[in-house]
Amino acid sequence: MKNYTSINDIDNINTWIGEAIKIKQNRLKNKELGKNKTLGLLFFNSSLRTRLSTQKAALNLGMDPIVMNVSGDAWGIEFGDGTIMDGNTAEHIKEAAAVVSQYCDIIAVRAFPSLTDKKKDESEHVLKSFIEFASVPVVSMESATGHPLQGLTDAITIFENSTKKRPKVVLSWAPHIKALPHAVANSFVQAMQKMDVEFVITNPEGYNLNSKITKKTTIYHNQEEAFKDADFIYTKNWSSYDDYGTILSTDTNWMITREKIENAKFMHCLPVRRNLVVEDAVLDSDSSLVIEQANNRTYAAQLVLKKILENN
Ligand code: AN0
Ligand code: CP
Repeated sequence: MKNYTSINDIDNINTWIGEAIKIKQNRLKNKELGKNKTLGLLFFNSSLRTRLSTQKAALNLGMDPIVMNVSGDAWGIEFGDGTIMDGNTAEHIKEAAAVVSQYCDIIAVRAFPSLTDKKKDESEHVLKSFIEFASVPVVSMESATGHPLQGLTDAITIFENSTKKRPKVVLSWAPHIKALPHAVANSFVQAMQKMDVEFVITNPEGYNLNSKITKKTTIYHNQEEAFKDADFIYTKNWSSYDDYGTILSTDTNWMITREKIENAKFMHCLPVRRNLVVEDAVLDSDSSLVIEQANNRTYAAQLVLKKILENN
């Protein structure tokens, strides 16, 4: 594996989960592997977990992480091919990615979608440009259409907390006041499709995710029906995909409550808005796995970085 930009880069998810759990049990075992290697973390958007856990993963491997908030602190980057750069952008991705490659052995990038231009977002032009013009491996820290470090983390967390051979996992949309990306939900769907779980999605009408990603996964528009006998309820808001980037509903009936989840474990990638997406009584209960998910971000990132260091 050279780059890690999608759940599709995982050849065997069960093997990967096993490897990640081994890393978690002995996190400093490969402390020499990344010695004298640098990980560059480039953020076009905000982050708490990804920024810290990916650095922590690099440190556990003996790597030196360097971080930059690209949109705030760097020169405005031009991605267009052949553009006359007489506007706001000051340097081209061709130079920027090549320059960062002089300082870093792996480049990790976070670049959210516009949610206004579906075609451009789906082309993944930011991530793809880094892959094209960098001379070192590239890792996605959430791009327009996927958050594969999160999806891998979620697969690890479900495996660790499962008491059944084939648990029922439900992905539920929940209300939000802002138009949010599809990336986390997409990667979660792709990860669950690779695992031996009974997986269903529930969302209001008009909120179906890209059918090229959901494929044959059952989608319920009735949340109660979907939640029946659930072992894991993974919650996330996303904006409409069909009516791209719009908020069609903020129906509070879709909020996750203590009563609704019954005996299921609650999962969310975080950050989460309390009492809008999910009520306090769920997050403050033993049913919530959100902190353990955040913990597992380190081991998912460490596994990905380890594989890249070993193969390049
Ligand atoms: C982002 C999203 O929904 O993609 C990041 C989640 C990890 N969330 C927000 O913008 C609130
Ligand atoms: N879950 C996640 O990616 O969180 P951050 O946006 O804080 O990195």
